[in-house]
Amino acid sequence: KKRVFSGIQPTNNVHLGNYLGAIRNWVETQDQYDNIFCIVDLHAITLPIDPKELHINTRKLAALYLACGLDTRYCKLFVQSHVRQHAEIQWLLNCYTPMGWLNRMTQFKTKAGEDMDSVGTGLYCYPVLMAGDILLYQTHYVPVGDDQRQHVEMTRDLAQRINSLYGKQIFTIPEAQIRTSGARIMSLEDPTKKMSKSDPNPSSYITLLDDPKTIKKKIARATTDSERLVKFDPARPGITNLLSIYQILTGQTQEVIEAEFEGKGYGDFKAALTDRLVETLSPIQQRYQEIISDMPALENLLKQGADDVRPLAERTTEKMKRAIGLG
Ligand code: AQP
Repeated sequence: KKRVFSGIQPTNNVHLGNYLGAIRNWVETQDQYDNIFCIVDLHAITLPIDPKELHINTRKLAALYLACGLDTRYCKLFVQSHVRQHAEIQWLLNCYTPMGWLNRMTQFKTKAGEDMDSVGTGLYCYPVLMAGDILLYQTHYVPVGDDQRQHVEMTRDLAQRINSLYGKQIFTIPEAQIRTSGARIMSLEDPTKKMSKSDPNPSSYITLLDDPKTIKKKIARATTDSERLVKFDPARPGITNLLSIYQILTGQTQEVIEAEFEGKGYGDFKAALTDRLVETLSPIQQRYQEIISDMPALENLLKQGADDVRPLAERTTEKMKRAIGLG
């Protein structure tokens, strides 16, 4: 079986974009692959985060992975910092990554903002840590949302560069798996920006743990336009984003959806979308509550996951160290 690797940062609340762009796709095809899914806590410290929050978010994210349907019969789930080779290989890879490549990464520019002098170098080197995550496990496919395309491309370039430098297949060359639908869920407040965990305005995203009342309120105030026409139209990003979410949740075609709401207004459509969201998220939330209430079992599962993946991470790191003359 081909190997799949992906991960999410345990920062803030996991939102609908993370679910539709990533987790849901992992769940759908999990039985076809040898899967490794990580909670990337080392990535979460690239920006300031409260220690208690980081600790609890890590467990909450693991519980959400399981609640969304990841099954340990097909997947290994673990916490990145529990396998120390992630930090080790990042140093090795840093030494082979030209600064020019990192300067081109758009996510760094967005996240660093204006304050280039005080932002940590970890944020700058984030793509190298991510490359290490993927390469450690000789990964074939990396299922991610569209915003991660550039990072996976850089991972490929880095792996090819090192393989050819040492004339050996040290790393498998990975490929991004990006679906056409759900790859870029937009903010409910400003539909020209992607839905993002770090958005200071919670009305801009729906978290997987939002209750029905909150979902209703957020969808009701989601930005649309004054045309009041329920149709997919790239020139009207607000309604198109909401329609795309509805399309993924219902599995219907654009034509069927447009016909369903012909002659109806945004109010009717938003009510239907709210129902679908509640219907999708309620069972996830129920399972989540069961899983998170048994913390020892969850800790045990994460320990087992790290123990299972560690030997491969060690082998890959050793292979690289031997090639460059270390160890
Ligand atoms: N809006 C989105 N639409 C579709 N997919 C998305 N992803 C993130 N936002 C969207 C995908 O979710 C996975 C995990 O993301 P992450 O937490 O590791 O990275 P991120 O890009 O930092 O996530 P956020 O929510 O946008 O957080 P901030 O605000 O911190 O940047 C990835 O597969 C990502 O593509």
